[in-house]
Amino acid sequence: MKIRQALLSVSDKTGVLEFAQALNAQGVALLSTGGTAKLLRDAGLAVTEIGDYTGFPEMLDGRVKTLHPKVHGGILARRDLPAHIATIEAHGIPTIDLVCVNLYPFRETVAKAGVTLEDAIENIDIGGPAMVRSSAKNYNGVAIVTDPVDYAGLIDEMKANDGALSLATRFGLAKKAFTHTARYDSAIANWLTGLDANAEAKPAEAAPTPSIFPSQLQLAFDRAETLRYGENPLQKAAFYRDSTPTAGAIANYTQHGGKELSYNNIADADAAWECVKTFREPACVIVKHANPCGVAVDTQLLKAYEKAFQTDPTSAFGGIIAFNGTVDVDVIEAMNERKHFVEVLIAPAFTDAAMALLNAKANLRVLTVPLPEGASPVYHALEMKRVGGGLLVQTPDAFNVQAADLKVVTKVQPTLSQIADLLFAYRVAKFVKSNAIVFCGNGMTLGVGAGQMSRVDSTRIAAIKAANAKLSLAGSVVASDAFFPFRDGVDVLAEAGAKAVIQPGGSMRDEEVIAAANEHGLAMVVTGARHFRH
Ligand code: 93A
Repeated sequence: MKIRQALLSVSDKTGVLEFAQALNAQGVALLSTGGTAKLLRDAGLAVTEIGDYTGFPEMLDGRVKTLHPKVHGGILARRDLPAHIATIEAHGIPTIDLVCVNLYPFRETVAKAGVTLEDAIENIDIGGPAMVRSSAKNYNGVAIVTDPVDYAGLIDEMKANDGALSLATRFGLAKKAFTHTARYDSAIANWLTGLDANAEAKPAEAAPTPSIFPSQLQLAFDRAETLRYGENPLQKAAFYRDSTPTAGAIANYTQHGGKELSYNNIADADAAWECVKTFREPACVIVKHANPCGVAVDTQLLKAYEKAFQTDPTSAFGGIIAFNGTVDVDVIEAMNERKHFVEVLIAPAFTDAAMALLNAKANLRVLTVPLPEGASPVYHALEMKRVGGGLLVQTPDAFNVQAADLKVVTKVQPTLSQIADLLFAYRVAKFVKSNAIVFCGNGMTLGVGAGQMSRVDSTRIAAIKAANAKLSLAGSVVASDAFFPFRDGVDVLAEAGAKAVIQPGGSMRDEEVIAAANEHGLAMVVTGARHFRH
């Protein structure tokens, strides 16, 4: 598509003169707004002022310059529709084929010390984004140039193509243009949201405060709730929910009583819920400080609860409990009998009688979350973690070990019941902070070692915790979330009484580790996929 007429209206005037000169040399007619027009005219270029073009002067201190049908009609008319062309011709509107705009410097203005609200507001560009969006929408007929970096390449392309820019180039420019306006608006929303409520009355004092609604997040989420505080009372916090949260995700909760959810409550509720969802059989997960301190499966939720509680009654106090089925009165009574103080209770449903008992506890937060449909757990789109000056993004750990994944590496084969417990243990280990060691037996955790810097220490701690809870590890199975770097971890777990081990394998010293397992008469299976969790 050949460029015949261009409109240039830029705040950042870097390179615009050279760009305009090159366009002019290609025979492109130039339109421009006040400041940009002056710069071009002063350099001797023939340029039509936008006011002369539209027949309307720039007005209201420049607030209305290009917001005119002669501008937007010339941009938006579909070149492929004869009716559109006839309409603009009837109104004497020529097409505008290239629009070069960059916006009032809002970000730079609010970054200045002592910026007033009035300054900031006047630097919100309206006509510029309107042109950018009109042109980008109509990329089939218009090239929208928002970044001085692109000037030279566009001129090269025009020179090589008899003054034309390709559809691919125009489409690329349009994508960039919408990103440009999206970021611009999000910077405005971010800054305004950070002002205190009295900003309007006291514009001069409206200094920006650190916002808990940063602009990047406003692009990704459209709903945010302020939380009372973050991990600690001096930290500010908010909960952003996806506009349409993934089926089965914790963000879909409905609260049925109790205090407002805190930052830590939501984080722990998520850990408990994600873990309990992975089990098909009735399951109970108790989480404390982001780690499961008791997980069990059985034929009924009551039995699963009793087993999960047994793992670590001390830690279970003040924990967060999740069930994957409808909770009835028996479960609540079992909790009451143990005087089990719970922060948050989560299940897909509660019977009416169970809910009545729960509603008697003023402080207990009771949540229902619909289970996702289908047999396998649903994982969220992306996981994100802020680090200094950046954001780490990854796809979720979607590996949910199955019997077919297991490879036996020892002389001793695991029994069928050991295999069931090994799979269970590995599924739990996925939700335990690394280094994770999880002893299990009979569908329950017997000892959980979490978050240690060495695997052998996690193993020792898991064994100590089992001893504290008076649980025997004799004949237990054990999961390790990653390979054993040395045989020492295997020695410790064998000494504790474990008879079968599940781990991903892949260590340089796998041979040494397998030899240790054989020496101790253990069965060992490898999964081929580790479950680091930080
Ligand atoms: O004040 S505006 O929101 N209203 C308009 O109609 C308008 N048209 C262009 N801002 C408007 N612009 C902006 O003016 C452009 O986005 C550009 O940033 C700036 C260029 O002005 P000048 O050419 O006078 O320096």
